[in-house]
This record gives sequence, C-alpha cells and structure tokens, in this order.
Amino acid sequence: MTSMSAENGTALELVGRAALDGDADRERLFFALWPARQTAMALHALACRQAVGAGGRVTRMDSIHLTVAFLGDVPVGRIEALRSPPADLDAPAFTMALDQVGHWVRNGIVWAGPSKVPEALAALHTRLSDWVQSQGIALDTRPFRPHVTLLRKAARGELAEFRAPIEWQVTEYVLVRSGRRADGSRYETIARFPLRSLNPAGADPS
Ligand code: 2AM
Repeated sequence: MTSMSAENGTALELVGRAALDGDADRERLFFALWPARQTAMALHALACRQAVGAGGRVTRMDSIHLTVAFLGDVPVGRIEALRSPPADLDAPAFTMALDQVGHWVRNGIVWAGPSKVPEALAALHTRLSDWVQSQGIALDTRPFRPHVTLLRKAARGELAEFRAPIEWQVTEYVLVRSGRRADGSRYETIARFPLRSLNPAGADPS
C-alpha cells in the first residue's frame, strides 16, 4: 500500500500531477522514410493535383514521409536507446515505385503508395518492429500498409491517375518526433540511419 504525507500532496493532486507528468515525459515517435527534395517535390505536386478532385488539406512538402513503424507516445527515458538500432538490422537500400493512389473514407486520407511493396521495405518494417518490441515498446498490430499521406480531411474520392510512377531511391530511414500544432503535426528528425549500400565504394560490380 502506498502511504502519502501532506507534503507529497493529496491522492487527487498526485493523480493529476502524474497525468501531467505522463504527458510531459512522453514523446510521439515513429520510424520513417523521408524523401529527398526532388521526390518530395514530385509527391507534393501529386498531392496538389489530387486536392482538385478530392478536396482536403495538402501535406506540407517538408512533412511528406512514409511511416515504417509507429511507436506512439514513448517515455523520454527510453528514447536514447531508440537512437541506435542494432547494426545487424542489416537492411539494404532499395528503390520503390509509387504508382498507386487511394482514398480511405474512414479517416479522410488520400495517399500514394507502391502497388508492389518492395521486399526490402517489408523486411525493414519487420526487423525494425521486432527490435522495437524487444525494447519493451508495443506497436500497432494492424497490417503494414505503406503509404504517403497526401491529403487529410478529403471528403471526396475523385482521384487523378498517376501520370508516371514516382521512383523513390531509399538510402536511409529516420527516427522522427511528432509535435501537435493547431495547423497540424510538425515533425523533427532526431536520428538518421543509413541503409546498406547496394554498390559499396570499391566493390567490383562484375
Ligand atoms: P497517417 O499519415 O496515415 O496518419 C505520424 O503521425 C505518422 O505516423 C503518420 O505517417 C501516420 O500515418 C502514422 N501513424 C499515426 N498513427 C499510426 C498508427 N496507429 N499506426 C501506424 N501508423 C500511424
């Protein structure tokens, strides 16, 4: 049984304080792929084109990403360990063709994604998820649906076809902190992790 002295506060005060501390001591985190400028520009242009028929709010160009593993609200004391996933994650760099758009009516999201999920992306998701869970952090158990959110609060599903697939060269993944603002989320990269190069310098390509 927990005993409390007056100087420690009443039970009600403590519960209130714990709730506040809980918020202050947690940060919303996720691992993601963040596109280089040219890919981000192509995706942003696609988002603007989709907004014509679908309505909704276009994702800022510097916020465009693809989530690989969503960690949710993580106690700050555990973040340091997450900055260094094990080297034996051994995930290779890969190219992904974004060639599909869709509209999820339940949450109003219009997204772009690969019609064929690259094996390397599926493997990165699995290895990263296993490792995060081994750190005692629970992950969402829904199936992995790799997507880039182009629009939020899109009420209509009138989508424009792709003019040409967007080729995304994926050479790293990042750990991101998400902060909520009145005008949407703001993301801050707190660690970057290179993927294994397919053609390391000096390797004989023959
Ligand atoms: P969304 O764009 O489809 O909302 C930051 O919130 C990122 O994490 C976004 O890419 C968001 O996807 C994703 N995300 C938010 N909640 C999630 C959840 N429960 N499971 C998986 N991804 C989530």
